[in-house]
Amino acid sequence: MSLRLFHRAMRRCATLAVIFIHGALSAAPYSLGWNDPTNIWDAPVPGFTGPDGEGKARLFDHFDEMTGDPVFTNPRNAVNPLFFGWARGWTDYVRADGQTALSNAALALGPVTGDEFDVVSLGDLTAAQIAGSAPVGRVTLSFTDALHPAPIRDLPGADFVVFENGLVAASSTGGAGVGGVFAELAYVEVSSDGVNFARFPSVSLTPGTVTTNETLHRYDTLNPTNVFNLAGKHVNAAGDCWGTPFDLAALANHPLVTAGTVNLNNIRYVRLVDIPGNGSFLDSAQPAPHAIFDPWRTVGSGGFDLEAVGVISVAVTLDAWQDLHGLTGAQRGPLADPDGDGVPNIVEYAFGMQPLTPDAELLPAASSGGPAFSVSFRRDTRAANLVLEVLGTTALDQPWQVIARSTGGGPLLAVAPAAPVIEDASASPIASIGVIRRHHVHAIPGQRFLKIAVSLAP
Ligand SMILES: [Ca+2]
Ligand SMILES: [Ca+2]
Ligand SMILES: [Ca+2]
Ligand SMILES: [Ca+2]
Repeated sequence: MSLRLFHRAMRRCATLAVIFIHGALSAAPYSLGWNDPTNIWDAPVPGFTGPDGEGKARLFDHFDEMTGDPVFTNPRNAVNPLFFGWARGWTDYVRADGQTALSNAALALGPVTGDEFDVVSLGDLTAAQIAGSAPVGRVTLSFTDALHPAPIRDLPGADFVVFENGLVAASSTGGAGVGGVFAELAYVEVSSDGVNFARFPSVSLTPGTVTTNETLHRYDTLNPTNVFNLAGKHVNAAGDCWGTPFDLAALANHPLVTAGTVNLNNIRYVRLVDIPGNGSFLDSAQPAPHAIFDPWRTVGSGGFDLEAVGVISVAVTLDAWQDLHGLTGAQRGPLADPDGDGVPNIVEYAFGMQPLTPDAELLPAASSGGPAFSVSFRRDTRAANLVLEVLGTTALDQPWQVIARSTGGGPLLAVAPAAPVIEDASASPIASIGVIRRHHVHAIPGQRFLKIAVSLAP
C-alpha cells in the first residue's frame, strides 16, 4: 500500500485511536504522540489552535459543489500564535536514497501546514549502505536574513519545535500496534555559524526492531513514550498537527557551547540528520548508548519527512511584533487598539496577548492569599524593547514606589529597598512551554495599592 493510501486509511479511524494511545502506551516517561500537555519532558506543541480544538489542523478539504468555494476542515483554527518565526532558507540537503518524490526542500520553509505531503523527505538507506558509511539524509534550515536578523535564543522552556508527518496507527500493523505512532526519527543539531553543529542529547528506549516484516509491515509503529529529544515522534497527519519541542538549555554543557563556538543565544541554523532505524545509530545515553529503532526499511517517502520548524524563542521589538501580526497603517503604534478590546498594542505586546483578537480577560488581576495581597499577570519574555514595572503605594494620594522590574524581557526582579515576594511560573498549560510567564507579585508591608506600568525601553 502506498503511503498516500495508508494515510487515507488511517484518517477514518484517527478518533478511535485516541482511546488507546492514552491507555496502553505509557510505560516510559516521555510524552505520548499527541495531546499530552502535562508531560514534564517533551509535551507536544500544537501547530494549530482555536475553537476547533488544540492541534486540529485547518486543512483544505474540497470545493463546495454549489458555490465553488473552498471548504476547510477545522475552519475556525489557525496556526498557533505562540510561534514567532519559521525556517527562511535551506542548504546542504542530501536525500540518502536519491529518489525524487517529496524532494523539494522549500516545503520545509514557512509555517506549519498540517499537510502530511507538504514535506521534504530525507530518504532511507539499505543495511549495506548503512554499513558502508553512505551519507545519511540531512537538511540544514536557516532562520535569519537581512529583514529578520533576530536569531533563536535560549529562553525559558522550549525554544523551537520540529514538525514531521508521523501518524497514529488505528489498526495493528506490528511494532507498538494500535495507538503506536508511525514515526521516522532524526537527530536535531543547532549552529551559530552554519559550520559547527551541536547535537541534542537524546534517548531511545525502543527495545528492538520496529519493522518485523519488510514486505508486510513497512509501516510498523513505535511507542513514543520511549523516545526523547529526537524529532519525528509526534503526530502531524490526518488532521492532527503536533510538533516536538527542543529546549536549547539541554545543550548548556556541550563542548561546542562551553568553548563558545555555538552560542545558545545566537542560533541561526537547525540541522536534521535522519536515523535509519535498524539499530546501527545510537542515542546519547551514558555510559551505554541505546540502539535507535524506527520503521525501516520503508518505501516511498522513506526516512524522516520534515514539514516545518517553528521558532518560539526570539527577541522581538514592538515593530517586529506588529509585523508578525500583520498590523498596518493606523493599526500600528504603541497606543493603537486595532481589535477594539480596550487594550493598546504595547500592553498586548507585553502580556502575551493578541492584537487582532479581543482578549482583555488576560489582563492583570488583583489576587489575595499568600503573604500579602498581590497582582497576577502574564508576561512575554520575548518583548525585547520593553520595561515592565510593578509599583505599590500606601494610599492613592501618596507617591508610587517601584518594587519589581523586568527590562528587555529579562527576569522580573525586586527593586531595592523593596523585597516583594515574586512568584514566577509558566503561563502555558503545555508543560514544555515557558516563554510566557505567570507572575504573582505581592505588596510589601504597608502598601494597599499595586499597579503595573509598561513602556518602551529607551
Ligand atoms: Ca530554552
Ligand atoms: Ca511544510
Ligand atoms: Ca487591543
Ligand atoms: Ca487583544
